[in-house]
Amino acid sequence: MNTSKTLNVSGLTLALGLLSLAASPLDTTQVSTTSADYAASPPIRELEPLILVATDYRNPTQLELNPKNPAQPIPAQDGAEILRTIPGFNVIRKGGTDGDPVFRGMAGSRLGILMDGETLLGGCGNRMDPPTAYVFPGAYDRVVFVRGPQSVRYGAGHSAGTVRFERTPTRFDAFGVEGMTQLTVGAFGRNDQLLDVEVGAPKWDARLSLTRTEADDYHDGDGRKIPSAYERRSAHLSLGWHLTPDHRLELSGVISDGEAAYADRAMDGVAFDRENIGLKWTHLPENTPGSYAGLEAQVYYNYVDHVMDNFSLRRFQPTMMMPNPTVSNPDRQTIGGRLATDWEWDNDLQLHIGLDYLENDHRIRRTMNANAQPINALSREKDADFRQYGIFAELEGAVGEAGRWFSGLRLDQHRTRDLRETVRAGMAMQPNPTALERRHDALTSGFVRYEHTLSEGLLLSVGLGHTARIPDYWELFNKESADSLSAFDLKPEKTTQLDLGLSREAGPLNYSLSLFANRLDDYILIESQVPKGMRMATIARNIESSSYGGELALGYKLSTEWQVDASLAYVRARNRTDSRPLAQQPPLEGRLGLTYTRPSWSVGGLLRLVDAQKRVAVNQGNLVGQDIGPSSGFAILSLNAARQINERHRITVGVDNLFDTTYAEHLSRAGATVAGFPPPDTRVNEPGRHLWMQWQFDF
Ligand SMILES: [Cu+2]
Repeated sequence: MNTSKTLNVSGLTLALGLLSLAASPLDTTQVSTTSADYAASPPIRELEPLILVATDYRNPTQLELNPKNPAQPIPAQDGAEILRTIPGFNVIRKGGTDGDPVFRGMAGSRLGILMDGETLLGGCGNRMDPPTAYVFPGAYDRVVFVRGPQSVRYGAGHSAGTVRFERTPTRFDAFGVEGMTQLTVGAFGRNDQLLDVEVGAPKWDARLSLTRTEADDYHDGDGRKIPSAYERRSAHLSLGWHLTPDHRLELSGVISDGEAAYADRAMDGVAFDRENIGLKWTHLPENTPGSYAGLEAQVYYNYVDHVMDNFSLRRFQPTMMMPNPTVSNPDRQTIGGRLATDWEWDNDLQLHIGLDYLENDHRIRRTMNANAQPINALSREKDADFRQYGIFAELEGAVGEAGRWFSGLRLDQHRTRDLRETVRAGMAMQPNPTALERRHDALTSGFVRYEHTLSEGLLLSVGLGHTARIPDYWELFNKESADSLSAFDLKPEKTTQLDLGLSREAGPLNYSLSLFANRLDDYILIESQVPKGMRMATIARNIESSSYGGELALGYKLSTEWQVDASLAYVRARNRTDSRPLAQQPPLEGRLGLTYTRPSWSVGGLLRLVDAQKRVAVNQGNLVGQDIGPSSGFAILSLNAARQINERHRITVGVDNLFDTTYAEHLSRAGATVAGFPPPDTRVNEPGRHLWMQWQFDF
């Protein structure tokens, strides 16, 4: 436990200084106004609240957040960090960026990540690049999250939930330009720039979003430097053409790149190069005869070229596994398409029906001695490919005055090929026992849900969902099985989940309660340190597991100015095959935020309380991480202040981890020894006290 650490006076002084700085203009601008006056004549644009607990009290199944709004901790620099504020989410730390998001203890491809409707799969066999590593939150307008298997419209196999990062085009009635810029600076060399500009006219629109984010190695609460520096940059361009007022055709493209130091392994990420192009056609008819209500069709191409090595971002140090400068360079091409149509009948019956296609090819080249054999002299070898065809339908309708039912069905046909001729067994290469084999999986997913409005603003929801997921690249091709060098014969994982939700948005007290209980058949467990003769192997195997838990988020308006935000998240999971806890489950976590808001400024604090986790299964886990051992709890206090200077300018300041506590999340990778850095702790420690400031300018 680190909570007993004594209060650090200089940090507190600094934080209070910042707060008074942010709040001081109050004295000159709003001396004698009351809240009633504000309502009568709002002097300036109302300040949007800082996100302390991301939630949506309208619906317990789904939530939406604005990724451009500041949040605490420090505004997110990648797609995993932005999810951290949603109760039930954790991020597995590997360094400064590119952590893996986990919802309710479910990680990897159990969580669907879509960017503007597109799927993008990373290339790194060691999972340096989850899809969220290619998300630059500032370039998006909204993040929509659906909990559990309660949607089949956005891809196959997403048992934990589906996160959609979306850009929403602005409709221009006359020629116009609008946009915003954000600058963020913080301790540990953090500095971000974002420019988002839209130009449009009734017939067309164009948008360019540029992002850049950078940070040095941060220090933990004990002042120990952690290998975690990174730099990330992206450019998003979209061009929209309104063929008619109802039809819009969009051509879009993204290029992005980055580099990142890792604190948990012997290599760093030197390139995260993404190229993307997409074409989207949207038809949203104002009014059409008959039941047809709209259409969306899209095709896209995503290419990821990733390089990692043990010398560019760290001092090269020979090890037994890597005695020479070593480079690994995987790449992956993902091509997809989707056609979705909407239908609506007079009696409020709605049908969403469509089909999608996804293919991806993974290649790899690596050199164990970059001096003798440069990586660029090697050719890339394809080791795996995946093809998936799916059809889906969701039907919803009203039941009486207060009820609504939802249902969905999805059928997928998968074909996967193992193209590896050899596989690695320790230091040696061996013939692949499943070389050139192919597998076909026909999978069915579906859900039913009933929502009932109990009273104005109070919604009850009960859902039952079933999802089938084929093993992904990391499970099939990057692990062994218990009795073979290849895990290509793993069974698909099936999740059956009951969801229960209650949410209320009315009056001063708002809340959202989501409870779940599930059963996972053929859960794909990853187990490391499994003895195989003279060596230790990491294997993938199917087990039976189950879990239950939920999240409660609550917002209470004490007065016009004072607001309390609180959340609680809990999950308990069991590996029934081995009769032990299921590994990689987060501990009980609570958050308590208090904010004092005036129309143009606010000050607040966030207390995050995390319990110890004793339910562990050492060396077991998922493709991202395995349990290291039990962990202790911690309490972290952070403060923030925001000021809307005028219509266009907003400044937000924060100090995260005010007391400079040394702590690590339970879901974290184990620290690795890196030359030039202090010896690692058991886990990768989180940053110590972290001051930051963000300026936003809208135009
Ligand atoms: Cu990598």
